[in-house]
Amino acid sequence: MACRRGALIVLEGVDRAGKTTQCKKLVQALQQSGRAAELMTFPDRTTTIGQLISAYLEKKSDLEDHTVHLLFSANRWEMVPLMKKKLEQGTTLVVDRYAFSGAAFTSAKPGFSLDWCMKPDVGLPKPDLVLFLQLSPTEAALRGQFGEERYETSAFQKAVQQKFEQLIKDPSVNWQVIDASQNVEDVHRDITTHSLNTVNKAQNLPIGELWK
Ligand code: 2DT
Repeated sequence: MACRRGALIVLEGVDRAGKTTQCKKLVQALQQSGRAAELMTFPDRTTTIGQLISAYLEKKSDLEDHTVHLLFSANRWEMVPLMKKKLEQGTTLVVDRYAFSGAAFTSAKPGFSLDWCMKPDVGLPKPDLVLFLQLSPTEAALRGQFGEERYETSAFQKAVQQKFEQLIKDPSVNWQVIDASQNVEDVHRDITTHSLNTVNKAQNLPIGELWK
């Protein structure tokens, strides 16, 4: 490889675990340490597909459950050329949700197997590290009310949490579970330590393929 590639680092977790705050802090910390780093978010609501997803989440439209699942996946696939280009140029990507949210959220609906839900995302760029921000439903409840979007109820979030627990058992993915009940700075320190290790290790390795 001509230049050292960037790492693909994903943050996952249930609602209110602090993913978005921690993604932003991690990008800043990597940049301050002299590394190129950028934030990406899924769903990316700016594309044509992303706008369909956004309207669905905001309950402005209804979509059939399989259909919306495939749109979430297509919304990742449409970003793959850009992701690969950035990684190959040496930029580390910090990603707020990825295929794991895709599989966990849809398989929490009745009639969906985890296996079916994972299929459309097989072969996506494989994260070098997936940080799971662990927060119990009780602790999440202490952080305030749920929002108004689809999926933001405590019963659904509990089902999602169980699906994440199944996904974390997969040894083909480099999961690190982070205790998100700590204060923001302690969580940030844990995340930064794992991420710097990963950035150093990934730079000479090829980009892998997820779930393949
Ligand atoms: P936020 O924008 O607040 O993160 O909410 N979701 C996300 C899915 O159902 N499938 C997916 O593939 C992804 C990436 C999780 C986005 C909501 O969309 C759900 C919460």
